[in-house]
Amino acid sequence: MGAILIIGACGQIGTELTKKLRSIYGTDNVIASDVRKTDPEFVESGPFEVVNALDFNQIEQVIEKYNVTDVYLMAALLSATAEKNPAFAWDLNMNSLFHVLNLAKAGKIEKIFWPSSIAVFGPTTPKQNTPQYTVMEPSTVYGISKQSGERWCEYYHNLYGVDVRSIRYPGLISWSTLPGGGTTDYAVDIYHKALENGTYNCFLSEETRLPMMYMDDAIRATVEIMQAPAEDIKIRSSYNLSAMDFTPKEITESIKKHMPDFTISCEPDFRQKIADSWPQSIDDSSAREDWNWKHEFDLDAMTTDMLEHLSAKAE
Ligand code: VAH
Repeated sequence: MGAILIIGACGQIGTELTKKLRSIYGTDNVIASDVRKTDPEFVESGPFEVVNALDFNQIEQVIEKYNVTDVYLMAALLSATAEKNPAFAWDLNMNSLFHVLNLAKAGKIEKIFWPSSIAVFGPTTPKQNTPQYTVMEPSTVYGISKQSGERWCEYYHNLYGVDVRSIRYPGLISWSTLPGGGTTDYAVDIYHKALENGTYNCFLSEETRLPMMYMDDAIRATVEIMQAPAEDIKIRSSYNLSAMDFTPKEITESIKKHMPDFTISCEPDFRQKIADSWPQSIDDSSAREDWNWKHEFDLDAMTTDMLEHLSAKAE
């Protein structure tokens, strides 16, 4: 195995994925890249390259410069942002994937991780315990791009033998990066506002149930699917993955166990329609059977960890 390249390393998942992969494979073997340099501390924490995920030649040059064999393509526009800029969202989410798939087809990359999302499901999908295989009529640009991307990943694997692996992430919650334009990001913001103001105005209704996961679990799942023997990865579109599901009301109750006076108000905005189009809970039995996936964080464990880290960060 050669070096690892993370494209979109400065994003919500990318920053934590970079740290985790460096702790496993060594800092110098994990190249972080993004379209621009952001947090100086992160950029200076190890090898960093400015790479536009839409620039095939830039990606190819970095792969050759560092003898990269594994690529994690984390650059994308998320659901809420994509609705405001559909053409660019489609361009970024799809053409970045084609660049990496074509480099693998040409033998320049050995293994790819590409994130999909439960956003591939739509209003006609069964909402409870959504199965791995079911009706998928996404009604968001983000969901359409992820569903199309899954089809192309499976096609490149079946036709050209490309070893591309993918996970349908639920909403992800982390303490180390601020929300990045996702519909589920209320579940990140609520912890920040609980500590800052003791109250939070939520852009979803309090009964909106969504599949969610703590970032520690998501990062571990990403590492585990990439470390699994190729023959264990039987699904080459993307694996359903889940840990928990909750509503704004339930996360509020979890926070109140630490901060009894915390309150929320709800003023649903355009993101309510996006959330209502998604499943409420996910069946991830295929991931558990094929590569031994199991989550570790439930809602209360996540709340404890989030509040501890955010409080320590604020000191
Ligand atoms: C979003 N956080 O809200 C992402 C995620 C399931 C949602 O893909 O767009």
